[in-house]
Order: sequence, then C-alpha cells, then structure tokens
Amino acid sequence: MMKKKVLLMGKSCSGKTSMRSIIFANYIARDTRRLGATIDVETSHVRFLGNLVLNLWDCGGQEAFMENYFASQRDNIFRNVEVLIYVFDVESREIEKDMHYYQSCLEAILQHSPKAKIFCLVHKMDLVPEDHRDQIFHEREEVLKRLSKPLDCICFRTSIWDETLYKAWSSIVYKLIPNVQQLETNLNGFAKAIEADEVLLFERATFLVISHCQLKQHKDVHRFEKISNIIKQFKLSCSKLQAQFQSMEVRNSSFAAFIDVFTSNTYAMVVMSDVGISSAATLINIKNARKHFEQLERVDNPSFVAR
Ligand SMILES: Nc1nc2c(ncn2[C@@H]2O[C@H](COP(=O)(O)OP(=O)(O)OP(=O)(O)O)[C@@H](O)[C@H]2O)c(=O)[nH]1
Ligand SMILES: [Mg+2]
Repeated sequence: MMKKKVLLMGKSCSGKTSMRSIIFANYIARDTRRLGATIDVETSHVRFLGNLVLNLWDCGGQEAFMENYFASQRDNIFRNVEVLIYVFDVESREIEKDMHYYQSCLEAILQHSPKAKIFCLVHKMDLVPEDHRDQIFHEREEVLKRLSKPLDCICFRTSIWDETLYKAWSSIVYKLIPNVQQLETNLNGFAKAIEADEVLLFERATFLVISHCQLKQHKDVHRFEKISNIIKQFKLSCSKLQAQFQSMEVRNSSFAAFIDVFTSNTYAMVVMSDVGISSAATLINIKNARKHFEQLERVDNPSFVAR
C-alpha cells in the first residue's frame, strides 16, 4: 500500500470541502450548500487505483485554525506532504490576506516537505462573467507563480458547477500515480492493436481520467473532463434508482464510443472512427486486455513500487 498525504488549504468558505465531497464522496454540486465550516482538520483516506491511498487533510480555513497550523501544529500538518492544494476564492475581497496565508503555508512547506508538489486553484470561477474569466485567471496565475518562488506552482481555474473541477483533479492525481508512464505505453499499444482513435482510463470511484492515449486529433480539448463530469452525474442518477452503471455504447455514422468496466479499479473508454468494426469485436478486445492491465496495477508490479 502506498500512502500519499494531500493537504487541502485556503481560507474559510473558499470551497475545499465542497470539491472534496464532489470528487471523492459522490456529492452533487447543489448539496455542498449544506456543508458547515470544517472544524480544525478533517482527514480521510481515499483508496485510489487499489494500491494508492490518498490521505486527504482538509484543513478548516477560519483564521484561528490557520494560525494554529503555522504555530503549534506546524510539524504535524506540514510533515511528509506530497501535494499541497491551495484554494483561492476568486471573489475574495481580502486578496492580500489570502496571499499572506498562502506564503506562510509555502514557508512551512519549504521547511518540512520541500519536495511537495504545489497546486493553486482559482476557484468559484462561475461567479465571474464568462468574458472576464481568461483575463482574471491569467492575472492571478502570474501573481501566484511570482509569490511561490523558489517553489513551482501549477494553477487551475475551477468551479464545482462545471467540468473544470475534473480537469484540475485529474491533473493532480495524475502526478501521484507511480507507474503512469508504463500505463500510457501499454494503453498506446492497446489502442494501436484495436485500431482505436483514442483510449482513456478512468479511475472507478471518482471517474477522474488517469491515463489516455490519442492516435487521432480531436478539436475539443476539454472532452476528457466533460466525460468525467457527465458519466459521474449519470452514475449518481443510476444509483438513485438502485441500478449500477456498467457500460455504455454511443454510435452514429462517424464514430462509435464504448465505456466499459475494465480492471478492478478502472473503466476504459474506447473511441473508434472505423464504424465498420462491429461492437462485438471491440468489446471482446476490451475484455481480452483486462488481464494485462490488471497486472499493471498490482502492488507487486516492480514499476508500481519503484517511484
Ligand atoms: N458559486 C460557487 N460556490 C461554491 C463553489 N465551490 C463551493 N461553493 C460554495 O461555497 C460554500 C463554502 O464551501 P465549503 O466547501 O464549505 O468551504 P471550505 O473551504 O471547506 O470552508 P472551511 O471549512 O470553513 O475552511 C458552500 O456554500 C459551497 O456551495 C463554486 O465553485 N462556485
Ligand atoms: Mg471545509
């Protein structure tokens, strides 16, 4: 078992518990309005891809708690951190104070976990008019990158009301999967063998994209996170009817797309533009690849343990 500590920080009401609940606890966006403020730190373990366990530390952002994290709890909070996710409310009126806390956080990270990867989420972007979003995000990103030096930070714009949340979290967990390269190489081989345009692997519980391979260009660069979002919503609707989502096929005159249970921890999506290849053939190909990919995810696979 490989455990990775993920710190979720940012001021109170910035949306930390909301995003955690949507990605890892099957909440829908509307339900997050009922969440109360997090008291101190809420830790949870999320099993990801079977062998990887994400140890999420959702740190309540009220000032009294924050001050404590930097003082008496400093060691405990900032030790052994693999990833820091800092959430900023884009509509915050106290930007200077937010930045001050962010920098205190970075100082503590630099001291206790200098190798941690840092992600900043400029969150609640739905509250900004659409034609201002690019500009505001780029301004914030520039400031954050400058303030983060000598550490590097990767910034995302997010909102719980659209697929941007999935894009950010997919990119974050992607950096945590030990053998992602090997998965991708194998996926590539698989896609070529079955003549697919594109193959994606989704983590089973969260429906985050953890690996993909693209053999043909596609113009929609947001298609992965859109699918994550749509299928997750669909899965939730199924479970309300006590039904379990298993597989799906969409077919028209120009493509066929299949989503199917793959390994014990993943779903696969296969997109084919040669519609002459029958569904049964593709489904058998997916089935036949299962065993091989199952092997790649095993904890005793040397490349899984290596990194
Ligand atoms: N408009 C909008 N509201 C959001 C978004 N994300 C979260 N919220 C709302 O923000 C409020 C506060 O969210 P929480 O997730 O409890 O905030 P928190 O960061 O965990 O706060 P603390 O636990 O006090 O640190 C809730 O009412 C959410 O519905 C978003 O992307 N857009
Ligand atoms: Mg909270």
